[in-house]
Amino acid sequence: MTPISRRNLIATGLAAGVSGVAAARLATRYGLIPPDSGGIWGAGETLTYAAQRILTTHSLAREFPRNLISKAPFANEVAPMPPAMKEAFQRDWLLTLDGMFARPVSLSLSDLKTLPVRRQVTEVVCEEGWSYIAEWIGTPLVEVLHAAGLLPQARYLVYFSIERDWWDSIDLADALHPQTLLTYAMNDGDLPVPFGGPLRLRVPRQLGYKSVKYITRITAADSLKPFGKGLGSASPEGGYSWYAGI
Ligand SMILES: Nc1nc2c(c(=O)[nH]1)N[C@H]1C(S)=C(S)[C@@H](COP(=O)(O)O)O[C@H]1N2
Ligand SMILES: [Mo]
Repeated sequence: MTPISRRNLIATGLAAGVSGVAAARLATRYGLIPPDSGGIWGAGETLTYAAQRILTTHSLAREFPRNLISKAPFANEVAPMPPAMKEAFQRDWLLTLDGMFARPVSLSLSDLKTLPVRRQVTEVVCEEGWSYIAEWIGTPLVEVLHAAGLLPQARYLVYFSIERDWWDSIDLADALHPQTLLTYAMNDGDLPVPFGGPLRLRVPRQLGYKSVKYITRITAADSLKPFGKGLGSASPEGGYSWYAGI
């Protein structure tokens, strides 16, 4: 290695270090601190999240042509449900919007189907290394947020499933993003139960675990502290990142 290239290397390293510090300052200034910013990985979580939000807030998840839809999509195993939970599938499915909305409301699947529809062929990517491509059909979350009058103080959407351990949250960049979809259909039919039917929130810019199945409630909030252990979702409680951008 010539001295000059070593010098370049050191300069690049310094610049990276300085930009890391600068990014952390920007993150604080613009409120880009993720809920799991404490603990040993916290600084890394903040840098990843803040950098992504500064650089790619409006970026789109990749969409594929229909001929690339996976022939045998893989549904992750869902924990066995007690009978009381299974009964939810027999009743009319209701999605309740509460918290920081001007007009909190409960919507049935037929209510949702009166709102604009979006179809998109995107990939589900599990943190364990597998993925598949499917067409997802549903109501853009932003439509429902407008219908219920999301209040300007709201900063996060927290969503809950009939499975108590499956709840998560997203910031407004993802909540208002056109590809974030309340999905009720997949490929050529209704959304099958193993894939999250009758209603699943698809967040295609993040790893599969943010796309929670069996959604029944969405709460708008200005802080994630009151929910669970205050880390923004069940995932960081088990060691996964709250922000799982792909
Ligand atoms: N309610 C609920 N949602 C869930 C899960 C779950 O077990 N229960 N698994 C998550 C995980 S870890 C992944 S990777 C994806 C898997 O989606 P798939 O079953 O469509 O492949 O769903 C996510 N959503
Ligand atoms: Mo996963």
